[in-house]
Amino acid sequence: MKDRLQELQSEALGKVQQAEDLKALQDVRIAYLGKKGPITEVLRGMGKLSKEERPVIGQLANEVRETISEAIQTKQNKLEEEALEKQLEEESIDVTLPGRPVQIGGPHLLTSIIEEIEDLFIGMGFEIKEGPEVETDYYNFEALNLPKGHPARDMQDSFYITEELLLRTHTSPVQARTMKQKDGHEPVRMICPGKVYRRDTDDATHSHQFTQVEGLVVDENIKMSDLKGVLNAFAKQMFGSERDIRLRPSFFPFTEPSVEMDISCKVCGGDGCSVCKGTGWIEILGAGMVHPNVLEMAGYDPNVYSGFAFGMGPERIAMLKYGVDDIRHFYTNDIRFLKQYHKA
Ligand code: 2NL
Repeated sequence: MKDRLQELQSEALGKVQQAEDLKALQDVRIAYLGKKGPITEVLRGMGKLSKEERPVIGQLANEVRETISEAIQTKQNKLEEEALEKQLEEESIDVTLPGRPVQIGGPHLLTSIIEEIEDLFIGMGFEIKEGPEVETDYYNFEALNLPKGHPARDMQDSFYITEELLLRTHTSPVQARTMKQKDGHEPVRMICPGKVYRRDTDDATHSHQFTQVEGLVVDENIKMSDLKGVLNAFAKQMFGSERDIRLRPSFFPFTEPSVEMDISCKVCGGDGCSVCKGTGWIEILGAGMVHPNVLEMAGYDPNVYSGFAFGMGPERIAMLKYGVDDIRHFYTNDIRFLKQYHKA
C-alpha cells in the first residue's frame, strides 16, 4: 500500500508537470484528489489494515495528498502568471510612437468677415443687436415704409410661412424693433448682422439664403455728413487707408435721400479695369437718411430726431476682399475652399 501511494504521488506530480493550461491542471486535481480518486480509495480501504500499519499509511496518504495539492497550487500560480504576462505583452502600447495629427478647425470666412465688421463698428461705439429670422409682415415691411401692395415687397420674392409671417428678407426689422424698444426717446447706434432669405434661384451671384449687416444711428442732429464720415472710416479700415469712397444717389423705400457707396478699385487704382468694369469704382453698400415715415412708425418725432442707416452684404465684401468669384463657395462647404482662410 505504501508503494501504491508513492507510485500515485510520482504519477500525479508528472501529470502536473505536463499540464499546459488551467483546464488540464483542473483535470489532474479531479483525477487524483477528487472524491472518486485513488487516494480517497486508499483511505477508504484502511479498515482492512492492521492496527500498526493504519496510522503509518494514514499519515503517508495525507502527506501524498498534501504534496500533490501543493504541486497543483504552485503550477496553477505559474500558469496564471504566464497568462497575465502574455496578456500584458499583447496589450502593451508604445507610448513613444508619434501621435496622429488632430485636424484643427477654424471660423468660416463669412464668420470672420462679420466679426471684423462688428469689431470696426464696436470701435465706433455701436452695439450689436440680433433678432428673429421668422418675422412678422409688419416689422419686415410695414414698419420700413413698405405698405401692403408696394412693388418692392413682391410676394414672389419672399418665403412666406403664413399671411403674416415670413423669413426675413433683410435685417432691418431688427432695427425697427430696437427703435420701438427705445420708445422714441433714446438715441440708437447699432448694427445687426444675420441670415436673410429671398426666393432667388442660386447662381454665381445669388443665394436664397445669405447674410447681411445693417447699421442704424438715430439721434438729434444726425446729418448726411455723419453717414459719410462713419462709412468712410469703415471702408478705409476694411479695405485699406489708400482706398477712396464716393456716394451716388440711389433709391430705397426706407431712406430719403438714399445713396450707394463705392470704393476706388484696388486693381487699377481708379483708371478702370475688368474688376471695376472700366469705371474705377466698386459698389459696396447702400445707405441713406432714415425716412421720416420709418422714424414716426417707430415712435420717434421726425422733427426732433433724424438718423442714417446702411446695409451691406458680407458675401460681397468677402468676394471683393479675397477675390472669391462665386457666392456658392460660401455655402457648399468644400473644405479646400474654406481652409484657405484659416489663419495659421
Ligand atoms: C443694401 C441696402 C440698406 C437700410 C438698408 C434701413 C433700416 C432702417 C431704416 C432705414 Cl430700420 N434703413 N436700412 C438703408 C439703406 C440701405 O441696404 O444694399 N443692402 C445690402
